Amino acid sequence: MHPRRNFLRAAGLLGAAAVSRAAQAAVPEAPTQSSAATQPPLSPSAGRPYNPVVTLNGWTLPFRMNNGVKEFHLVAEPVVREIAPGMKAHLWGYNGQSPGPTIEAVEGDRVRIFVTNRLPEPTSIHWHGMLLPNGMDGVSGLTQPPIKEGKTFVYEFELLKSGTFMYHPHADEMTQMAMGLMGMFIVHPKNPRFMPADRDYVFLLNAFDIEPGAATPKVNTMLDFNLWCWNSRVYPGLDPFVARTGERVRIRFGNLTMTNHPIHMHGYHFEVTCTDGGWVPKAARWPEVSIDVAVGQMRAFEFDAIYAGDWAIHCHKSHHTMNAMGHDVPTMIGVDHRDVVNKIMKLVPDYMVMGERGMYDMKEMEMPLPDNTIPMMTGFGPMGPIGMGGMFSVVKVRDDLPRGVYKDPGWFKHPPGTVAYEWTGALPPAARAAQPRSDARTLVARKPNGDHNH
Ligand SMILES: [Cu+2]
Repeated sequence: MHPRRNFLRAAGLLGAAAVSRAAQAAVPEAPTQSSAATQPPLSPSAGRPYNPVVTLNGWTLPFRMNNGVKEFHLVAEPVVREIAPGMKAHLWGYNGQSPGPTIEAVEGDRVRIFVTNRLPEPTSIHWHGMLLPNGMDGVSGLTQPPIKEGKTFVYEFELLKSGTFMYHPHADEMTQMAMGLMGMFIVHPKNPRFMPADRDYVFLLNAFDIEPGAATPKVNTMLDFNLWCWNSRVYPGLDPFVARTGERVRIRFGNLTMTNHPIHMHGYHFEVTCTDGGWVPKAARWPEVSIDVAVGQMRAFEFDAIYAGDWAIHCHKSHHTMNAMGHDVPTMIGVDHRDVVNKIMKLVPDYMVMGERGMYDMKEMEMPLPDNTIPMMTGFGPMGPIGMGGMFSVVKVRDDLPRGVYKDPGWFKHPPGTVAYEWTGALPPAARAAQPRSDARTLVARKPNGDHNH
């Protein structure tokens, strides 16, 4: 069932009981989500207005108001997460999914967050980046006792500033984060006209190490992960970011992997508008085409979607746009090993080596894969194999996309004469002449003040 209806039904039941003292004291309903599809933005049902975010392949946790306090209920529990079609992982998450639902509230709100532990070991939640009373900081052993199995804890604090935050356990962190326990926490500005965006996307960067054919991550891996995810999802399982031409688009993300990720977007330069510490004033923003996000950091960038098209967005570490099986493959470029491979494959059916011309062939190959894994490089576009996995998606900007619609509009229809094409005639004269240096000199000489040092 849709999480919102689930929640409203629960809220209705409370209303029928005339919001008795007992009902107010009760733990709020904990809606769950079974789908890995991007859910539409959840407009606030009460309290101050805001422009809700859209969580990439995720959802927002509904709240209830209780005497002016916004109440949420997170349940830490084992979940099954579809990493991409064809592969399901056994992770730990919140309310049915990993990552957990995005929490959204407004600067100045008082929030009360119930956290129930249905994991097989103690946990806690740290509200990453928040300004709050020390005892609400969620570091088990330091600021609170751990939340034991089966117990529910309450966190309550005022949201002193708006921005982009995360939540994650501070108890057996290595295991619990490697298993997928994490989520985003968005605090909207009190003034809904402050830095408004038409579309506001958010996701987490996370990574898993799951042997092809297995479903549970290896939790002691430090660097050699084989699934580089956005919101526990890899390409081609990641939904596109869609926008209508002319809209202001914000993309926010937080990094809870074990390494940094230079996130690169094609077709635009963008402005970095929000960091861990808060919003960046206009005069202090810097233009970028890639923004590196270190471990534990949050970043947001914005752009005016003025160029229609299907623009790639991805981590620029090339190993992070590949899926499982990417690491133990020997490099065979330049080696003609076809005979050897055929002989070995008769003995070891799953044997695989890199092609002697590179790995492009693998994109088209129908290789026998173990159950429950996804090809290393995959995804088909309108022009052929895309050959990407992992941290890769597409920003789809369209003139005819209705406002407020997040459905995938399909592939871009290029205007005539705007697509790279195969040249089938003779080389053009300029290419044959091959004298680019004289052109460069001419350009420099033509500059009136001799300013050619850039
Ligand atoms: Cu990366």
